[in-house]
Amino acid sequence: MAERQRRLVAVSNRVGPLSDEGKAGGLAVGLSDALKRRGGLWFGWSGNTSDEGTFREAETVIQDHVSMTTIDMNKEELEGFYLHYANRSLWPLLHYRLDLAEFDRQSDRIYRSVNQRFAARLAPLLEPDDLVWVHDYHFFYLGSELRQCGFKGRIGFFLHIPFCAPEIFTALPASHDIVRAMLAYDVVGFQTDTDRRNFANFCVRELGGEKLPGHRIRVGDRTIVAKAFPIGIDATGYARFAVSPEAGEHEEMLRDLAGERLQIVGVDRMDYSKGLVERFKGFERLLEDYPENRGKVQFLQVAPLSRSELDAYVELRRELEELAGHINGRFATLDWTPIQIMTRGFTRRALAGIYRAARVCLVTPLRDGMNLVAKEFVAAQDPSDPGVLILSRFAGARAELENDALVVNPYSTDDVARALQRALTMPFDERSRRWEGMREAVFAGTAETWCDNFIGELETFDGSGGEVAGAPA
Ligand code: GDG
Repeated sequence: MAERQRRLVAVSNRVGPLSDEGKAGGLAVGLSDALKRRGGLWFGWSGNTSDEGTFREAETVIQDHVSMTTIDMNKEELEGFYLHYANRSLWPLLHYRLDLAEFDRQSDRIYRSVNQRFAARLAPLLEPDDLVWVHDYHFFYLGSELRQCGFKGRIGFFLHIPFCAPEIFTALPASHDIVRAMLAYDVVGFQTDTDRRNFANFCVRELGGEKLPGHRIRVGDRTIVAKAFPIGIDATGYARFAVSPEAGEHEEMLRDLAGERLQIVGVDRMDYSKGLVERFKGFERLLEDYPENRGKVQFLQVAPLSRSELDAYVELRRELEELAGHINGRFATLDWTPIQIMTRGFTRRALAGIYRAARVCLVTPLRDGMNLVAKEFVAAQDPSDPGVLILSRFAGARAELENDALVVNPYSTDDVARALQRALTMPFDERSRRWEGMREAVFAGTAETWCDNFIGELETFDGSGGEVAGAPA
């Protein structure tokens, strides 16, 4: 008789959506497929605040054999956990921005207590043979808190953003506590091998651990698997989006507006990690150093606002709008606006049409865990007229796309300008060959394979969760 499949329990800050209404990102697409296939539970924050916060009754919605259970936070929890510790301490630090990271005792305390509260609410819902999969930097302590609650089953963790070098991570006052807590997970997944190596080096240098064969790390009496699992997109689904009527309308609109001009696009949440200021300067340098492009290219940057409660994000928006104004003021003519920035969002289908209308896509983050935009751009291209991807050497996606994207140092204005010039003048045969190479990679490493690989690793993990590794189960 076939063995019963273990139930999958996913934990992430935001839950859903399960059906792809055009809003879901890579995480939601990959996870919801796996949850629907195996049946499961998806647990996280409701997106609401209430006075009782994490003590308030949970809400559950059941759809396609998946229970989506969410709990509230109160205002203090949301501030300390999400706005402060997650997004003002951990996010900048893990993206190598020590200059922007702020640390304080109060938010450290609230972050730990929210992790503890989420674990306490989740533990009674778990069965011993569940596979628990925790996502991202909001929940570093959740696994160890679940162990405190007595859960001995398998728990995996995946970090969607980079894990910075130990020299930087040690600046976080709680760095040792966090990595020790991560050792309560059985499998810890990263986007790239660089992130995995940084984590392993921290374990060795700071905690006296040891690297073992088979991607294992031992620290004291814990042995865990730490490995890279690069996230992908639903490439087939995305390619289908790109030929939908809604995509077609947007593609056409943009092509009509561009006329003979070549279209350059960028699509990013407005975040300082995405390298937008440097990118705009690279575009300006293109117009300075290669004047033949004046009047012949136009650059559309889609940058939906995110985390606008935080000062660093408000300041970034101001700086970008000013810079776009400066570039337009300097180069625009009566019938040509070189650069346009839009802070409104589009549906995913509309976005696919925008990618398809572009000759060049600029993906130049200063640091990025993976960057799904790079993969979406590739999946959306028209084979009879594919565009060129300019990709930062500091994006996780580089590992899979570096042979065929034009890889740049996003800090170098000259490098970005040179790559733009090369992309804009690239002959069809080379564009097509490069796109084919990237297409293969994007269709090989999808959201589904990412999910299956991670879950497979967790399922076959041979230590017994929560027990001393090597001890009889
Ligand atoms: C984190 C990590 C990692 C953008 N504008 C619109 C819109 N988007 C969508 C894109 C893409 C998603 O947002 C952004 O994903 P990224 O991967 O580029 O970046 P983060 O949001 O920072 O995600 C990252 C990812 O987690 C997954 O592990 O790759 O490194 O930082 O899907 O298309 N979507 C819609 N309208 C927009 O205007 N609908």
